[in-house]
Amino acid sequence: MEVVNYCSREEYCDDFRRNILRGLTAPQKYIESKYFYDARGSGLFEEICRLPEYYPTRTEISILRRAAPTIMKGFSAGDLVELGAGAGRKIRILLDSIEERVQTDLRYIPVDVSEKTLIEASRDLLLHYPGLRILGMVADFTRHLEEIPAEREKILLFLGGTVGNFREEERKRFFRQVARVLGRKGRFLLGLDLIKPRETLERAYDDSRGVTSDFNKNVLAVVNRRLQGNFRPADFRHLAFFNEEKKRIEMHLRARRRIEVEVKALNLRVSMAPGETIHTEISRKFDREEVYKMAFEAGLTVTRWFSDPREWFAIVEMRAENEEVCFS
Ligand code: SAH
Ligand code: AVI
Repeated sequence: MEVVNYCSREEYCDDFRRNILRGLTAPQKYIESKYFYDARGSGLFEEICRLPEYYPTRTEISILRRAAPTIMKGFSAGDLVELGAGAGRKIRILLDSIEERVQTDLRYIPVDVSEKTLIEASRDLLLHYPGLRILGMVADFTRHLEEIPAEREKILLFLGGTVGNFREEERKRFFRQVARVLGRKGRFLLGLDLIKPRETLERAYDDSRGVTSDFNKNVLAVVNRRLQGNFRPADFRHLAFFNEEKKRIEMHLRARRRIEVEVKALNLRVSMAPGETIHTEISRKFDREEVYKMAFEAGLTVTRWFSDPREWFAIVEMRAENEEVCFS
């Protein structure tokens, strides 16, 4: 197993400082959601995935199980690149779907900003698949896509609905980059959360055990630790709602009282009125038409669409060239 780190400490710290400063001084305060994922945040996300209310993980896994043999058919040599790989649970479904008699020459390339998660997940994967080659990339998929090795045929995986955490402009840029990185024979496998009744959506982001609330508030602990802040997570209430017009779940941290905080490393004092919020995440939900439009605008073609009977989630295959379209 080889691990390459593209997020040098200085560069990462500069980026973090710049973003937090910009976010906490904006009229609507915000913190970017990629900062949720320190060791504790990644652990809390894993816990969220097991919650009865959080349907995306279970639904996507059921779709992937059915679709895996079709996806992997004929792909025995090349790179499986997974963006935002996290615990690396889903790649196993693809690997397990390969028939035993098939000789493979596959390399797994997990890409994640969370170094600890990436290394632990890769080690664990090697225990189960001792012959698998792994090249871990500690990298930011909004900045380092061009670093993905270009030589071999590849399937680029972006699962979990993480594409929904981008802002509109960011998503457009990301899709255009994906089209470039894929090359002529590459495939892009994208997991998307679909629009569904408001109650189902809101319950998934405001669970009864309060795990999502802990996940949300943990970002304040990340700011405290890295930038010597003194936010008190208990001073904030977790807020998650579906913004129908923008077709997205929004997560915020709402001040329970007047807040005066100091972020020493930024030489910054933050004041918040009672009820004022810090916007911490968007989680966009899509419909079929939009997905085709997004793909088309980036020069990608939808070649397969896998979904569940309720159409709550979809795994969509795209290519950077025209291919015959089929559905299952
Ligand atoms: N794909 C997994 C994990 C989803 S959680 C699943 O489907 O369950 C989102 C993952 O993306 C986390 O592991 C987080 O560390 C990673 N991540 C978030 N923003 C990122 C960024 N900008 N670049 C790289 N990884 C990122
Ligand atoms: C990682 N991402 C797809 C999750 C989501 O559903 O948007 C993050 C999350 N936020 C709250 N719960 C889960």
